[in-house]
Amino acid sequence: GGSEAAKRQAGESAATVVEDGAVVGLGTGSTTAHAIRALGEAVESGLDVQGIPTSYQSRELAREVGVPLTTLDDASPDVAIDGADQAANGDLVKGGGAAHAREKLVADAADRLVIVVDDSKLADALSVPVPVEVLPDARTPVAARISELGGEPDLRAAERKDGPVVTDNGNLVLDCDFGTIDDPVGLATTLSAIPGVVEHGLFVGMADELHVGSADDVTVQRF
Ligand code: DER
Repeated sequence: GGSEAAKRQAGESAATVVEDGAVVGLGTGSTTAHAIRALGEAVESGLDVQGIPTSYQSRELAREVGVPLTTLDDASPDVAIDGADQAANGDLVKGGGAAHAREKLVADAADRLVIVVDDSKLADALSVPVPVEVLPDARTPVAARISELGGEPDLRAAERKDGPVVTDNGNLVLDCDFGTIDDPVGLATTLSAIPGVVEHGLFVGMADELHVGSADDVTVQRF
């Protein structure tokens, strides 16, 4: 992954778009963590904001830094800030943190989606494996369908737990390598239609802004 300085540039840049009184979707991952920390500091200086977390990780961090929390039952996000594993022309692959089901829910509910990445995430075309969250019972039939589609499904193994990663929703994750993705819309539609697929990591045409951090600078792309 990219440098921490670049992630910080992007995260802190995105935090500045949050206006007083806003409801903010709090994404997952190490780049968004910089935005959440910056929001915590802004709250200390008097910013009135409520966050809607997308994972245990973003919820724990928001609580740690003092960002007040709410839920989609009680509020609608004005803006969501989130990371990505890869970005090409505003389309994203997400799910490196296996949080993409709730991330996509909050991103879709938000009026505006602000993505934060370090410059190592930029590409001309999406080509990293697409995380697909599946019902545990569905992993074998879904893996078979992915193979038929020309993808290479890989059950994501946990690191500090024996066995597979289990998501916050109690599901499993198949990382599906399709090589370069020429038709993100088509693949996203196909994946969503497979029974047993809970959510996939293709966020096509959803991002409104992309804050791209480098070691000592940040640029903003708007879509
Ligand atoms: O899981 C996710 O979608 C995260 O946003 C992830 O893809 C980005 O995490 P990072 O900022 O730690 O690279």
